Amino acid sequence: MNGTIRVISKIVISILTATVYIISLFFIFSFSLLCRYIGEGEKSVENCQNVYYKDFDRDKYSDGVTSCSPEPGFFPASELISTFGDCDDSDPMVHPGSATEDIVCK
Ligand SMILES: [Ca+2]
Repeated sequence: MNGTIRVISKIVISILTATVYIISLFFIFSFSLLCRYIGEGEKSVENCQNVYYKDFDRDKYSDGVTSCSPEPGFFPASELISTFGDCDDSDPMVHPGSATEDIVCK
């Protein structure tokens, strides 16, 4: 009986350890992506002669991510309705003022 409890305890501890490890990796990966994302935005705004705003779904609303060069999916402000506020830049049906914005962006 005690042996069974010990085996189950070891299995539970192993599962918990693996779970904590995976969650930690997730947070570290997310944080590094966030830092990289913020760093690119700051660098491009401060050092660019021309600023291009990301609009991957081409709904003319950017999510505020910028670039110094006209990369694919980036446009000058003159070609956009808004340079910020697109909470889902992968779906052209979602942008500020759209019917789906309240559902998706909350
Ligand atoms: Ca967009």
